[in-house]
Amino acid sequence: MTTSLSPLPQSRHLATALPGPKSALLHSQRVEQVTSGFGITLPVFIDRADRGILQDVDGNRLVDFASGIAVTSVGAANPQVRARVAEQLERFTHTCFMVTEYESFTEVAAWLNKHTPGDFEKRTALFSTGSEAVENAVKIARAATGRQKVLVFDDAYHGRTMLTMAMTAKENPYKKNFGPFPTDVYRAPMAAPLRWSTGAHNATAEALAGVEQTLAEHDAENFAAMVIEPIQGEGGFIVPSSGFLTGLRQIATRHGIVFVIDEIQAGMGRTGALFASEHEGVVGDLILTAKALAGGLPLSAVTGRAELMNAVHTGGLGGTYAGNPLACAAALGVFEAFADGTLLANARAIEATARAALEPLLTGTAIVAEVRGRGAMLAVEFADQDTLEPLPDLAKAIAQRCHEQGVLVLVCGTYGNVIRLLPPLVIGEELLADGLQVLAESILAADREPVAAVVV
Ligand code: PLZ
Repeated sequence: MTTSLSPLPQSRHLATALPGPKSALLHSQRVEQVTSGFGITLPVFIDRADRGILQDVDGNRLVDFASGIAVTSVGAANPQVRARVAEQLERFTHTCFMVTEYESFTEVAAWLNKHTPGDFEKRTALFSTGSEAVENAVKIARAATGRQKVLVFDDAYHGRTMLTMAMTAKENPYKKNFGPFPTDVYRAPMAAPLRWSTGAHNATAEALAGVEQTLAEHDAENFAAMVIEPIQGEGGFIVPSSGFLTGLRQIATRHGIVFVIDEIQAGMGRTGALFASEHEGVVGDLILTAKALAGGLPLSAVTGRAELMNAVHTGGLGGTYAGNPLACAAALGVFEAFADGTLLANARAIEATARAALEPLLTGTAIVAEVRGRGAMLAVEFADQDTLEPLPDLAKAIAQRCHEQGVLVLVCGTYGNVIRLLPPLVIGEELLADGLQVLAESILAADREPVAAVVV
C-alpha cells in the first residue's frame, strides 16, 4: 500500500456553514457541466471518507448515515478492500471475463454460492449495477421457464433501466416522462403493516390473497418470475408483515414461478444477518446482490439454482465490465471483513442503540408514526399519528436540520415522508450516538415548530 493518509478523527466537526465556500464553488461548476437530471441530497464535495465520517473539501466532518445508499457497509476506506484493490491494480485492471478469465471472478461466485440461503447446487453471474442484476434475473427466469410475465409489488424499487423502471412502483422521479416501458410486468399488494386498510394483523393473509388474485387474472402459468425486496429500500424501508415472504415462496412454488429475492439494498450484512431473507427463513430460487457486495466498487450478482442459471444459452449473459477484476478484488476484501462476525454483531448493536434513541419519539411527539427496520437498516416514518396522513415536508425539513448540523441522512418512501438510517457497520458508538442525538433533537424541534419556520 502506498497511501500515507492518517485515519480520520471519528467526530463531527463543522469548520464552516454547510455547504462551505469550496463546496459552493465546486457545485456552481458542476451545474455548468453536469446534467441537471441528477438530483442532490446535500451539495458538499467529499475529500475523504473513513468509517463513520465524510470529510468535505472545506474541512467539515459529517456523520455518515447513508453509506452511499447502503454501499460502504465495511467503511469507505476499508483496509482489506483497499489492500486487495491496490494489489489487483498493480497486476491488471481489466480483461473482460468473456474474453480471458481471472480467478477472482470464480472466487466471488464461490463465496456467494456458499453463503446465500439455499441448500442446493448454485451458480453465480456477476455484473456491475443492481439494475443489471435485476434485468438478468428476469432474462434467466424467462429462459429457464419459457414464460414471459413478471410479478412485482407495491412500493417496489428495482432500478432505473427500462425494464427495472417498469418494475419500480414510484412514478416521480423514477418513471415520469420516460415511458413507454416494457410490458408483461404486473403489480401485486405488498404486506405493508402500517397502512394496511383493515389493520396490520390482516396484512399477510389479505396481501397473499391479492397476489393470488393478480396471478389468476393474468394467467399464473405464464409468470416467469416473482421479484421482491425482503425489506423494501427506496419504497420506505417497509418490513413485510410476518409470513408474507414465506407465503410468496409457497405461491411461487405452486405455480412454477421463479422466486427472485432482491437483496441489493438489504443484503450483505446490512440487517444483522448476511441476507435479510434469513430473518424469515425464506429461500429464493435466485438472489440478487450489489451495493455493499464490493464495498464501493461497482459489482452485482445473480446467484441461484444451478439448473436455472445454466438454462441460458452460452453467450446469452455477459457485459464488458461484468465482474470487473478490481470490483471482484474489492468483494474478496468485503468477504474478509465479514468473516469473523463482528460486522453482523455491529449491525445488531446499531439497531439497539438507534431504537433506544428513536422509539421514545413515538409517544413523545405527534409526528412519528413508526420506527422500523432491521439491524443497520432503520427508518422513521413521519405522519399524523391519528390519520396517518404522510408528512413529507416535515421529513425534508428534519433531514435539512440534520444536514445543517453535519449529519447526513436520506429521505425515502413512496410519500417521501421517511428518514432512513444506513450507517456504515464500522461506525463508532460515540459517533452513532452523536448523530442519533442530532436526529432526535431535530425531530423534537420540528414537532414543536410549524414546518414553514423550519425550512431555511
Ligand atoms: N434493487 C432493492 O435498492 C438501488 C437507487 C438510488 P443500481 N437503490 C438505490 C437511485 O436513486 O438511483 C437498488 C435497490 C434495489 C435494485 C436497485 C438498483 O441498483 O445499482 O442503482 O442499478
